[in-house]
Amino acid sequence: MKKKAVLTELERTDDYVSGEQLSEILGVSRTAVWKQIQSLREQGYEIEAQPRIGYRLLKRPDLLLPAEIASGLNTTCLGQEVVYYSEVDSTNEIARRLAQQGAAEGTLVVAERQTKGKGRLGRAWVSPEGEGLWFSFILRPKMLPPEAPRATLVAAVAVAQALRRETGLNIRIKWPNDLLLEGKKITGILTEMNSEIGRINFLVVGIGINVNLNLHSIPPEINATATSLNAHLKQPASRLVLLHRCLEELEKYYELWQKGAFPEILAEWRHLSATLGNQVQIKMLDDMIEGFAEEVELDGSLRLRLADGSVYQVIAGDVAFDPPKL
Ligand code: BT5
Repeated sequence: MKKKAVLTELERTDDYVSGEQLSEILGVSRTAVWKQIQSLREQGYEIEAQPRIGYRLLKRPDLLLPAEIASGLNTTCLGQEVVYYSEVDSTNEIARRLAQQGAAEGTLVVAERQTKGKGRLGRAWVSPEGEGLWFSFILRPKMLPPEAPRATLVAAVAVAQALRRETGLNIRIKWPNDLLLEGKKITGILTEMNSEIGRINFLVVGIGINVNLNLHSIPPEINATATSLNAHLKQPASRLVLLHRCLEELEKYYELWQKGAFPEILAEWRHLSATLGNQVQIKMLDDMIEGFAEEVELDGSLRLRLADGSVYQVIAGDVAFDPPKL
């Protein structure tokens, strides 16, 4: 019997459900029901048991357990397979290994805490326990490798829209992979690719969202540039609800992209951009360039207009500028 089955029945009502009813509905013995109740309790569900009356769900754990993610998730592919860790080095690393072993498109790896959360170029991503959404998923787009950088832009639009709708906060996108709130980083996206010359084998898209981050407990140099949703909502936010909305939007935008609607997604990206229309400095591997951020191109690169009027196309780099307080 699936754990979700007992949980689903308890979730249907605020009232008691008798052991007899549960065993009838699920077609298992009352002992089996009891075992499942115990196992749910061990995972942090508070379930009241009243002799001769039945069971009642009092509280769900604030954990991103697969059964919790499955309940109320409105997707057909993304997050239908969930691999859950209370602690892991990096969800991107796990997703990459699973993808290499043939895991299905849409497989989601989620962790309460990462010990070696990764940013780009070997940088670290701070991922304290239970304070954010740290997840990665596998995509297998039928596209050529040069199109892969688009995944980051597509994911940025999807997550920005999910967070904007759910919180009402003015989340903006900073090229290429950050979401900002009032000029500070609230989300980072890391897309990694495994490909051959003519095809993408898989992409792993990793997303870190600061939901209920204790900003005082993170390193001061990150605190200076980071923020978290709870700091703006003045109360903790539900990670589960946000994860559901993000996965739903990610699936929606991924499908649009696959159907050839990337130009429309890019138009939304431009609309949400905190980078375009600003004088920016871009730090590249061993160079720095300054110019006016004029446009994001279909290949995901950023077009800069330099002081001498010439155009410079930036494929990868970090934008350093004082973003407007939006
Ligand atoms: C990123 O890199 O922004 C991509 C971050 C992706 C994280 C997710 S979490 C799930 C999945 N599993 C992983 O291992 N990674 C992905 P980058 O643009 O290189 O930015 C990294 C920089 O952001 C760091 O050098 C810090 O300055 C800053 N930073 C680190 N942790 C932060 C946090 N929690 N909030 C805001 N800024 C942070």
